[in-house]
Amino acid sequence: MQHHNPGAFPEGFLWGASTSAYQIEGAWNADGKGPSVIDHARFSDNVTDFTVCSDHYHRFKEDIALLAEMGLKTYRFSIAWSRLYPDGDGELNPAGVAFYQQLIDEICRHGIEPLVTLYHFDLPWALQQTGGWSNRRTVAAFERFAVTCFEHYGKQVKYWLTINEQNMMILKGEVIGTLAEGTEDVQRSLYQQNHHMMLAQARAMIACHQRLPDAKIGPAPNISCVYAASSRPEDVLAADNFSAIRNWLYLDLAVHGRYNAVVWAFLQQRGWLPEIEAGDMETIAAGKPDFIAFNYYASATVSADLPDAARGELNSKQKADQQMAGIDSTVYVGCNNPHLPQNQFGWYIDPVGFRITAREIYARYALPLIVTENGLGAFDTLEAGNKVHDDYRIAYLRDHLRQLRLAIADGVALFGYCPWSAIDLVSTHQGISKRYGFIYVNRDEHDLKDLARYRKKSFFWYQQLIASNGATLDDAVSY
Ligand code: BGP
Repeated sequence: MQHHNPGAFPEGFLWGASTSAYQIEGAWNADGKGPSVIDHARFSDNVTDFTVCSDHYHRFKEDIALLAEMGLKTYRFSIAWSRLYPDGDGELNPAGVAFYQQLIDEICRHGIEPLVTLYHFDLPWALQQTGGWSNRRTVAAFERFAVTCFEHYGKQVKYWLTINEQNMMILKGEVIGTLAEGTEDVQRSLYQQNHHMMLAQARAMIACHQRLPDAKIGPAPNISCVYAASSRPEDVLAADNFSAIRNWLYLDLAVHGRYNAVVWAFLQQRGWLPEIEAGDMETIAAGKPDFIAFNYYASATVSADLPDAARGELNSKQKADQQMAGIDSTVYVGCNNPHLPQNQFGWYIDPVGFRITAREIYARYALPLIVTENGLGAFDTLEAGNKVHDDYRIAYLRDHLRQLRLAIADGVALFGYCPWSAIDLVSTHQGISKRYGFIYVNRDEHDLKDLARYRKKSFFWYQQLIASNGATLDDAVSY
């Protein structure tokens, strides 16, 4: 649909940016913090130094001042569970509580709205050793951790996110490290973990509403539209299959409190159904989100099964997507999309898909939406005068925001946009060289240099955009 004018961003729109604890803080074992699953995985793969990350733990005041200078209305960050509870579920660590209190004080002092992710991939290692999310005990441990956060920070924090990208943890569980090594029945175990996370999320949402009646809480999955490679009905069905497995399973449970029928049948036929105890579905149904947060980077394109020769060569990202959760080719087959450019890492760049995704989510669930991740990972170069000319990032963000503005014009209730990432941090898979931030952090993979902060060109662009509430989106970039 074309609109007569491009529309505008609503008054009070939450212009923000995002980070996560394990990618930005460093200080992985400082002041009583326990190790997390990420600490273990990253130390063994040795791609980058994960002990210091962007050293935000020691430089958060400088970082928050820079984010305030950029004009952020909200800042999304996560609380490291094992900083508060070093072994996940035992003694509370006062130094961990104090760190986040200081961080939140600093954010609020600058007039920025804190947006807190309770859990962003970094399950305490001690819980992992007793089965992690495969063990129901972790559900109660998460609820306890969430309640601790509500009690300590609830006076200042109005917006909460439960679990970051639960769908990616299930679909790519082996990569993110939620399963114990040597797990035999991988898929069944992952969907059991999913059920436990759903329960944990519901219990956290219920606890939040009981304790903080003015707060708002929601899930934060990675959602993207799925295209059929052609108008062949079988291809359209394959896209519907993948969308149900990738997207709607998670949001149908979070919002409607029920398993998606197509996914349930898929799990049943493969013997992967989770064990559901009495009362579980009632709990899941009782946990109601106030909004939906979603992360969007790229769309996916699929077809029904085809002979290898007809599929063409898949790029690396499509190959990885095809392996998601061991889904076989009777369900869908990942395809290339000849209509879309790719970034340096093989991810499709699809701003129109962003608009489609926002519309689909809103049409299905009719809850307010906020984008909690979207951005471009790239190999930035620090040039003379400590400048970073990241015009490619500006172009990516501008094109996506134009489509978001159209989604708002289409009627989608969207109240904020938090691109990834506020400042440079260590990528989940590719080290610090794959940068996303508005602020450059001067370090390499293993050479930590001076960790100085430099404002990139995109910093000034975003600053101007926020100051105008998005009105400068179509202006030429002139600095
Ligand atoms: C999301 C995660 C983030 C971040 C981002 C970019 O899945 O929530 O933590 O890492 O992806 O991914 P990557 O760092 O692999 O480029």
